[in-house]
Parts: sequence; structure tokens; C-alpha cells
Amino acid sequence: MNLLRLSSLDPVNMPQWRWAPFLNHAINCLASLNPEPYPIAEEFLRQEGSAGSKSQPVKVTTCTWACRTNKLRQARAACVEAGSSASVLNFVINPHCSYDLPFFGADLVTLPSGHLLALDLQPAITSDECHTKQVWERLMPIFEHWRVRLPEGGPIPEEAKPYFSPGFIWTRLPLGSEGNKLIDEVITPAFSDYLSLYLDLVKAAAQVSPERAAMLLEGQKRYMSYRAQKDPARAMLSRFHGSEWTESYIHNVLFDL
Ligand code: DBV
Repeated sequence: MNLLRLSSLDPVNMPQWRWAPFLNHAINCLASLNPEPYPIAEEFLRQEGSAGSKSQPVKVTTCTWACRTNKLRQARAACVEAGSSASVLNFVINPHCSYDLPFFGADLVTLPSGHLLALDLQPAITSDECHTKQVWERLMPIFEHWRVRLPEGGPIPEEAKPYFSPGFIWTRLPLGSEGNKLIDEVITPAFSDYLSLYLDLVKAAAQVSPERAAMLLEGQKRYMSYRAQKDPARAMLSRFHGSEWTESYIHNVLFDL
């Protein structure tokens, strides 16, 4: 089996990875937008590491899948497979700032303590309705439909709130059959609905003025620098792959705007 990945569009080959069906679904949906590879250095396309204890090491693999299209600056998936230690899909779509579009954000995280699941269409700016209203009106019915079946994820930091929509799905589920059932019956279709709405918005989006694009870009930069600064995966990735690799991955790949 050849595991070398030469392009960010090559399949992510990680047997046992919990979230493979979600990434595969997203890749299939993005195919209609004519995706090109997104330039990513080889050490970030696939990186091996280890976790666990000296006597019981766990093999860790982190892969990046990414593309760009005429309207999307970057769509990228950070994929972590570490056996019983962790399984993660962090998927963010960053539109070009010349379109009035939110970010698509999904954080699907399995840890020994359970699943942490986040899904949202996140605004670049919250100060103005042109950016949010058209999205939130269509998102809220989808949110209301799915969230009633999920437990609340608990409080999120006050400072993070500007970066979320009112349709933010945020839940914690137990490992095992109860969690798996909710992932199959709720998280899977919710992910699909959020992505499908997002791609409808992308297809319909028309270019904005350079002045408006500059304002959207400022908002996007604020969002990206917040995410890079507060990345909840920093500790985990540093344990798996070292802090130098992790800092470079966070700043130069995951949140590279
Ligand atoms: N989160 C990332 C990236 C990850 C990643 C790039 C490569 O932004 C994984 C992996 N998220 C990740 C991990 C944890 C979380 C937690 C490993 C667990 C950290 C730990 O417990 O050690 C949503 N993700 C979280 C938390 C939130 C989010 C609120 C809990 C943070 C905490 O308790 O401190 N991430 C957040 C969010 C989006 C997102 C809203 C977008 C929808 O991507």
C-alpha cells in the first residue's frame, strides 16, 4: 500500500479513522465546484507520530486534505487518527473575501472521555445584517430540527461568541452505542444539511465591491487569528508531533490567512 500523499486532493488513507465517512461526503459535495489542489508542504500532508506510554505506545497519523475553487480560498480538513487516544476531523471552509459568505466549520472530536461535536456556519463579521441575515434565516430551521435530539455541549468562552452563529450545534456524546446512534441519526444528516446549505450559498454568491471585500477580509483575519491563538488542539498536536511542527501547522496550514 502506498501511503505517500503527493497532493492535498489525494485520498486520506487512515484505517480505523472514525470520521472518514464525513470527509468522503464533503469531498463528494465539493467535487461539483471544480476543486484544485491547495499547496501544502509534504510534512503536513501526512505526519506520523506516537502517543500513549512507553510500554504501550499508540501510533498517531495526522493528514491534511485541502482544495480551493474560484469562490473558496481554502477548504481544508485536519484529520487525526490515534487509536483509542483520539480521532478528529476538523473541517473549515474559508471563502474568498470577495463573496459575502460565512465560514463552514466542523469540529468532530473523539477522545477517551467521549465525543465533542461542533458544527456551524460562522460569520466573518457580526456588525451587519447583509452578512448574517440571509444565512441565519435558512440555517435556523435546520438547527432547530436537529438540536432537539442532542444534549447541550455546555458553556463556551464569552470571547468566542462573536465567531458563532445562533445555529451553532455543540454537543458532547458518550462513546459506545448510545453516542454512535446519535452520530448516525443526527450528526451525520446535520453535517450533510449544513454543508448542503453552505454550498448552495456559495453557488449563489455574487462578487461584492472592493470596499466590502476589504471589510470581509478584516473580519476573516480576526476570525483566523482567534482560531490560531486559541486552537483547542494545540496541546494534543504538540504531544503527538512536537511543538515546532504544531505551531507551523496551525499558523501556516490550518489558519493561514
Ligand atoms: N480543533 C481545531 C483543530 C483541531 C481541533 C484544528 C486538528 O480547531 C480539535 C484538530 N477540538 C479539537 C480537540 C479538542 C477540541 C475542543 C482535540 C479537545 C481539546 C481537549 O479537550 O483537550 C469547537 N472544539 C473543542 C472545544 C470547542 C470546539 C468549543 C472545547 C474547547 C475547550 O473545552 O477548551 N472548534 C471549536 C469550534 C469550531 C472548531 C466552534 C468550529 C465549528 O473547529
